[in-house]
Amino acid sequence: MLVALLPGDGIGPEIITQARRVLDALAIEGLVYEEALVGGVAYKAVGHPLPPATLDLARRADAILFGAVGDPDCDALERHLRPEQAILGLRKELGLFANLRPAKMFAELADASTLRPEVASAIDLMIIRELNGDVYFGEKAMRTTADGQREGYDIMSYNEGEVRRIAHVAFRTAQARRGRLCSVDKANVLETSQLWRDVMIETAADYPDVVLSHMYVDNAAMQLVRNPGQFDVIVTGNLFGDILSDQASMCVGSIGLLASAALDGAGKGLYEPIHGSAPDIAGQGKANPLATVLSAAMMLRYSLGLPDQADRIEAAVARALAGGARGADLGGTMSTAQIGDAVVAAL
Ligand code: GGG
Repeated sequence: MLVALLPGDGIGPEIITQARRVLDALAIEGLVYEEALVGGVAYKAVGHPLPPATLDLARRADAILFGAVGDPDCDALERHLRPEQAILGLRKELGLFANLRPAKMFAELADASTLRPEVASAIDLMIIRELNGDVYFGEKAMRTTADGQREGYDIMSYNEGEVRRIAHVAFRTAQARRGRLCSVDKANVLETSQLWRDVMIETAADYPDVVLSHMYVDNAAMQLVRNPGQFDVIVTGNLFGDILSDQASMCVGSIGLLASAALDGAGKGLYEPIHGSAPDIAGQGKANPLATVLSAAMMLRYSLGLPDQADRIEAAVARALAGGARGADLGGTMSTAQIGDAVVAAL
């Protein structure tokens, strides 16, 4: 089984190093790794954030473990050369349309949440973010209006096939959990959201055992802070899912804890922490590697058919946290490598 390692920019290499140490400690037979450049480092080395060799490796691999992309040195580049285009390109080229972003409160961290402990302790939700559509991939440009003003636009669009396939992933996920699916949209304002809601209702007919509800995104943002325990599975579009999952991360204590899987529906997946490259702390050993370690666990579960090994990693993370493994993001003093040590020791 081939795993593509794409560390990327900023803190990406540090967090991937710790995830790799945890994977190595499991001594899984037949697992091989190949590494490639992606993001700003790739642009600086070969002039493109997603070089053909990287895309080729990603296509050949059974799974991809991805760090982060984003580099302030690249801020002035044309959009198609910016580091973020690498992750958008991988998602599109590989058809990775279903993004699973679990947010579960570790009992050991109830005090680290921004929420009251009794509210935080009830959090166990899965955000399913559609990854191949929305304003991220619609036509976009900067133009000059008739009266000489600069005007930027990004077309938001979804077709019903795109909505239906993510709906099926969401309903099946809810079936395997507590049977409740909340579809988040802005159907009182947006045509894309009206289509989204219609298709969710149509798809619900195939899943009579799942209770479907709908929520406007502004209300969902408020409810995530007021009473996150009400949610089981949330399904939403690309932009809303990006925002709501960052919000959910602080409800469980830190963005450094949230893992994700981007799936093609046929077994292939890209696994990455939901956070970015954090250039302000890159190279200082301050990054929390747990989101990446937990992403590696998702990789074992969803792409490599090793759920028991995934369970082992998740249990080790919980034990490490119980033992006090906390970096600066959680009010502790441990370095990136020390947190990795704690997880390896807890395996
Ligand atoms: N590990 C996540 C990461 O690198 N995020 C940077 C980024 O630009 N992400 C875009 C997105 O998630 O939509």
